[in-house]
Amino acid sequence: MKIETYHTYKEIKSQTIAWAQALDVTSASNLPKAGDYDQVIFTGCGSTYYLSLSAAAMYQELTGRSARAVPGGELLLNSQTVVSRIGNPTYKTLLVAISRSGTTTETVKAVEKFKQEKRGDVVVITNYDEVLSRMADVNIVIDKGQEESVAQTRSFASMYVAVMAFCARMAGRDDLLSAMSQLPVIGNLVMDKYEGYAKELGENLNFDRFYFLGSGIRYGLACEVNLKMKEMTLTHSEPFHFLEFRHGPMSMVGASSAVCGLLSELNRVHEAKVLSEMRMLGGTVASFGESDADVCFESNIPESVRGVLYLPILQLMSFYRSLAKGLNPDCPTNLTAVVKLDF
Ligand code: F1P
Repeated sequence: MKIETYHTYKEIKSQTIAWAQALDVTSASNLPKAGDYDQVIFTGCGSTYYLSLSAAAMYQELTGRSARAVPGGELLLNSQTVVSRIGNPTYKTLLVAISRSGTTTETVKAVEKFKQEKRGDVVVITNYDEVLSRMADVNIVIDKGQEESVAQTRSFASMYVAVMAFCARMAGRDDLLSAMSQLPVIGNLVMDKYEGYAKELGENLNFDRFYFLGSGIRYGLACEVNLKMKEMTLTHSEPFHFLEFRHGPMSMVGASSAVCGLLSELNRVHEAKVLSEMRMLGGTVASFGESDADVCFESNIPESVRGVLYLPILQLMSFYRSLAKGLNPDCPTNLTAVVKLDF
């Protein structure tokens, strides 16, 4: 079968169109003011929970106000561990619910409960104008991110760009928003230049385990690309913060390990040191970053808003590995596109 016939391949390769739409839609939305909220919570399930991890880190980095991420199921079942305020009616929370489908039961029910209890306002970031959108005070829909595949690739990246633009706007950073307009062009260049590298790494079946290292706003991305590896290729894979990797997990590194590092510019010295230690232990290292890495973005876009550039090559790596293992990347084992529960 030709690779172009796989939905996953077409969705990965066409994702920058959805990035551009995400920027347009988010720039045009009528957002609330960061100063109006005492607490900000980002929520989602699976990929969109991982997106929430990056979003909360980014929100805090750009606005200086604290934010946290929580899985939809936790917000629903253990909201007392997440939502502050009990006893203080003036304490206001902003909930940002992220979901490709807009119909995942845990996320929908968690938002429903949040609204019923009058905890605060709700922003929805999604690819489908669905039931979740009906509960939104601000509804950001990127329909060009919709997809046929079960595993999220284009959708995730489009919502990631929307989240970054949302955080930049909440922080009043128009300079970052305008820098982001270059992302689609750079994303296409990165894919053209490094698809061969993604294929070579992905098709190497000598690897039986993958580790994805990312810190700060990149940790959620490391979690997401780790999930792609699991869903599409059924390979053992785990995400870690860079410095955490030395605290035990590196025992697992050897000749059959691939260690993929999502390098930052700010902490590059410390992160690159972890990678070179893993190379000394016999692992194969693949580094991703703005410059001086195996995959270089050369974007000149500020670090805080260029994170989406890590995604396409790592998604392609899982796509090619899936094919090399004789699997169908469009239909991961045991998975459905949406988890709907009878609550
Ligand atoms: C979330 C999600 C996906 C995952 C799987 C089940 O869906 O967990 O991330 O890949 O297919 O659903 P959504 O709420 O973002 O639509």
